[in-house]
Amino acid sequence: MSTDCLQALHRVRQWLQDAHHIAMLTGAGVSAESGVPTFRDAQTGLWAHFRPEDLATVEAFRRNPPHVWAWYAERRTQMRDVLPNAGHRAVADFQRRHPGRLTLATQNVDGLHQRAGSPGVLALHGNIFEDQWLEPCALARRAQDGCTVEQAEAGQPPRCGQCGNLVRPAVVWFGEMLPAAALAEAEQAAGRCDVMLVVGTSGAVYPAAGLAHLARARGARVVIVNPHPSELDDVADEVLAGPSAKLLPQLLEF
Ligand code: BV8
Repeated sequence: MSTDCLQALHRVRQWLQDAHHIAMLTGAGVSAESGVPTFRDAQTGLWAHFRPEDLATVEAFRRNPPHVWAWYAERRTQMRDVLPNAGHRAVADFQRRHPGRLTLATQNVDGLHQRAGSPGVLALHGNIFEDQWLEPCALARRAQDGCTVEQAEAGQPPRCGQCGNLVRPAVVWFGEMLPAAALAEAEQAAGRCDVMLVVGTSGAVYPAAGLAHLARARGARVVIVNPHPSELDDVADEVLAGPSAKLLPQLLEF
C-alpha cells in the first residue's frame, strides 16, 4: 500500500476512534468478496441482455411474472450458497465491542450483514429471501403471515390459496417507497453521526445514496471505501481505494 494510502488509512482510523457515533451505508460491493455479483456487474448468462433496472420493477413483474420470478430464483440460489466475508464480520465485531456506536444501513438484499451477526441492520431495500403479496391483501401483508401459499407449476410465482394474490420477492423495486421506519432511522443516524462510512456502493440509487449528502451537510466526515470511483466521491472527505474485506478490518479493529 502506498505511503499516501497508509496515511489516509491512519487518518480515517483516528476519525473513527474519536467518533461518538458512526453511520454506515453499504452496497453490493461489500458482498462482492463473498461471491455475490454486484448489482451492476455485467449480467451473466440468461440475463446478459437485461438491465437490472428493467427487471426490478412492479411493471416488469406484472408484465411477465415468470421471467422476473426466475431472475430472483437464480439470485436466491447464488446468495444462499455464500458466506459473510471479513468485511461483514469486522462490522459485526465492532458493533459487539461498541454497542450502539455504529448504525448500519444497507442497500443489499442478501442478508449477509445479518448472518455475520450485525444487530439492527436497516435493510433499506428489503430481503430477497422473504416474499410478500403483489397486491395489498385484507388477510395478510406477507406470505408468511398466515395465508396459505399454493405452490405453482415450475417457473411460475406461487399464489395465495385464499385471496389469489401473486407472491413477489419482499424487496424494494425501482419506483417503490423504501420502508419508512428504516429510512427514517438511517436519515437520523446520517444526520447525527461524526463519521459516515460509505462502503461498496456506486452511489447511483436514491434515496439511499442521499444519506451521504445528508451526513456531509450536517458536518460529518464522509469516507468512501471502494476500489473504483463512485458517484459519491465528490462528497467524500477521504476515498480509500481498495476492497472492503481488506480495509474494513483495518479500519474497525479497535
Ligand atoms: C424511491 C432491490 C420514491 C431490488 C434495489 C431521487 C430521489 C428519489 C428517487 C429517485 C431519485 N432519482 C431517481 C430515483 C428513482 C430510483 C433511482 O434511484 N434510480 C436510479 C437508477 C437513478 N429510486 C427508486 O426508485 C427508489 N424508490 O425513491 O421511491 C419514488 C417513487 C417513485 C418515483 C420517484 C421516487 C427505490 C430504489 C431501490 C431499488 N432496489 N434493490 C433488487 O435487488 O433486485 S437497488 C439495487 O441497486 C441494489 O439494492 C443495490 O444495492 C443498489 C445500489 O447499487 P450498489 O449497491 O451501489 O451496487 P452497484 O453494483 O451499483 O455498485 C457496486 C459498487 O461496489 C461499485 O461501486 C464497485 O466499485 C464496488 N465494489 C466492487 N467490489 C468491491 C466494491 N466495493 C468494496 N469492496 C469490493 N471488493
